[in-house]
Amino acid sequence: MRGYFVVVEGCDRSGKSTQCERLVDRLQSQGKAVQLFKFPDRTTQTGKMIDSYLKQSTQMDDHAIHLLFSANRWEALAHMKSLLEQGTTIIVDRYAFSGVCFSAAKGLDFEWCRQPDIGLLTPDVVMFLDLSMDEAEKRGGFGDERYEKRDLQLRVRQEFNKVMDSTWKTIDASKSRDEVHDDMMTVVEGLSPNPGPLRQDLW
Ligand code: T5A
Ligand code: NA
Repeated sequence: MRGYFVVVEGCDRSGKSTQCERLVDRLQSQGKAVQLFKFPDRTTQTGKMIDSYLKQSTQMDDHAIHLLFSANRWEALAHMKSLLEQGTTIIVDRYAFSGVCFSAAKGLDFEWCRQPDIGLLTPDVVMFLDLSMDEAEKRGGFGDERYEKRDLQLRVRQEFNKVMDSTWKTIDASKSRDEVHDDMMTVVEGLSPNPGPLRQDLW
């Protein structure tokens, strides 16, 4: 049987990376084949350009950086697909939903933003870690990265409301790390035992 494709989305500081790592550790400790992916993957050539942009070391046109974020996903596609086909579950820390929501929140046309990710792999489930801006700011506040600003983050949240549908699982990310982890495990354990063929029709 193929692996599951699990996406974790949410605004900045909602605990995505913390929880993705815990999910991978927990499932691996149960003997399951699981691998973590994170977008942007800052280690590749496109990822290095994205990292430099986010750290404000370089400037880039909004459209150009949007396409780079998408390219950063496309270059991982073959690896993700082969793992899933071999039966490995992948836990993915942000995906194309972040891509569309951040760029649209910056003012780019929503439909234009969706185009470059057409044809990517379709997740089996998207978990949305939901945290208010006030709670997010209590978590050490935002750093110096380009998008770590309150007004932009509020607009991103509104864009997420537009892209999420009834299949998304909203997780209350204001709970303790343990409680959030348990809620996410419940979602993963509830995935269909027979997920059907892999789909490549993200939207
Ligand atoms: N982006 C991304 C785009 O514009 N387009 C795209 O296509 C993509 C993929 C970088 C930026 O890129 C944008 C979105 C982003 O602005 P990133 O590398 O994923 O994306 O961002 P990071 O800075 O790595 O991650 P986040 O800021 O989003 O944080 P996380 O991963 O949600 O949160 P995490 O786990 O690091 O936790 C934050 C803090 O809270 C604590 C943690 O210990 C940590 O200190 N914490 C908790 N505290 C209390 N209770 C809990 N339950 C807690 N869980 C975690
Ligand atoms: Na993160």
